[in-house]
Amino acid sequence: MRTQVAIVGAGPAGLLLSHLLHLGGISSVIVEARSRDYVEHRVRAGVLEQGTVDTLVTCGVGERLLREGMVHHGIELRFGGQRHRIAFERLLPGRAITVYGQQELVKDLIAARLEADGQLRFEVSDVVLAGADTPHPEVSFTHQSRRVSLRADFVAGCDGFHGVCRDAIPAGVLRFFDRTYPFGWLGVLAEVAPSSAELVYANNDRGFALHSMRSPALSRFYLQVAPDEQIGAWPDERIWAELRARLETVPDWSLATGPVLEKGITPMRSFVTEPMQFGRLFLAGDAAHIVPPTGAKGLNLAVFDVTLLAEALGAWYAGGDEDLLDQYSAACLRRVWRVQQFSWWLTTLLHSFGSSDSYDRRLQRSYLDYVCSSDAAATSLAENYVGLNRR
Ligand code: RFL
Ligand code: PHB
Repeated sequence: MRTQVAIVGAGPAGLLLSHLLHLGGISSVIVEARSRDYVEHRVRAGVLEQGTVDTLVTCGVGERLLREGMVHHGIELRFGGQRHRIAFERLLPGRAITVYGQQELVKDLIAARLEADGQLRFEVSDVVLAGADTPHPEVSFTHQSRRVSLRADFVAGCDGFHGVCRDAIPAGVLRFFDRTYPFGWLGVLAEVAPSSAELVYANNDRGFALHSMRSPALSRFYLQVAPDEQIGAWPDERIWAELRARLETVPDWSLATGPVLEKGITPMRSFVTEPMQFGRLFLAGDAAHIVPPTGAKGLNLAVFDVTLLAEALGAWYAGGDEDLLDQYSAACLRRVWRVQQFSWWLTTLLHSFGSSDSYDRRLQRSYLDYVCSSDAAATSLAENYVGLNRR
């Protein structure tokens, strides 16, 4: 098999890249380890920055997003028995976020690729990359019991944190930067109308809690838990009791409960690979970097990476211009590190770090008070949260 760009991974990064390349007249083939049904129902991110929405709308996959996505003009911080709204519309006129499930975006992107006769191979196994540092890289894989060799001009490693592309780069080429946190997030999707019109980020001595949503009838919650926590230890009643204890801390507010549709535990980490390129292999999205989900940035960064990569590949195919490809890694990493700092900072501000951190608790409280009383501090939080300008 032969294509111009071989893409490993049908998450948001790989799918959007394939769509953008198609719009630029460049062919690609996506190979994905999981089934279509699996990737379309994997519950993950929910918050899209304005720039992400603009990108999706401009490239023609934003129709349902504009119809069903929930535009939010603020978020609430809840701590010490108080609530404080970060009002985007006042601090950053014209900027907002849109709440739209990642799996809905994945469905929209798959539909767009299939409508354009896009080449997608689900349920492939034993993906092996060869010749990344030659002009003829090759991705081989097993599909429907047959070994397939896919030759390409370029390979895009969009295969997430646990993928194979990053590991295909020889030892010594890459530098890794990382941080692990002494907690994970227990995520819950529940069939109940949200109890708040906007997202609530709660800092509590019992641990962090987040009230998010997916639709007027579906709520999404997260609870800070121990990193090695087992989901079996969290029957639904315990989840609701803990959410109540961490969220029902302000007057005249109560949490509505309903059937739990899905629950799972995710570790929290920060991770960056430098550079994001080796020869003709380009890494994008979670394959190159991970942030803790507190700042709601992972999906947005993945969209940013592949937007740059599609432009750079477009310039190369248009006339052999290598400049943008050469600049790809550095251009992505500038934004990656801004987002790394913001996500680490917001995580540190909002989570509980155990009983031995009374000094840190006071620092958190001081900063939360500062954000609530200073427009300068609140604007800084808001502009990072809604997303800094794209370049
Ligand atoms: P993905 O989505 O992980 O997709 C990678 C794809 O590659 C496939 N794959 C392979 N395919 C072939 N061969 C192999 N050897 C393969 N190995 C893996 C996988 O099956 C998968 O389909 O990466 P991508 O495209 O870079 O997208 C990144 C985002 O998924 C991720 O950053 C976000 O979900 C992070 N995130 C959030 N981001 C936001 O912007 N806003 C949020 O509100 C937000 N909330 C979250 C989140 C992530 C969370 N978890 C579960 C980590 C909340 C949570 C709880
Ligand atoms: C979500 O709705 O999944 C979500 C929202 C905000 C975050 C992380 C996840 O910071």
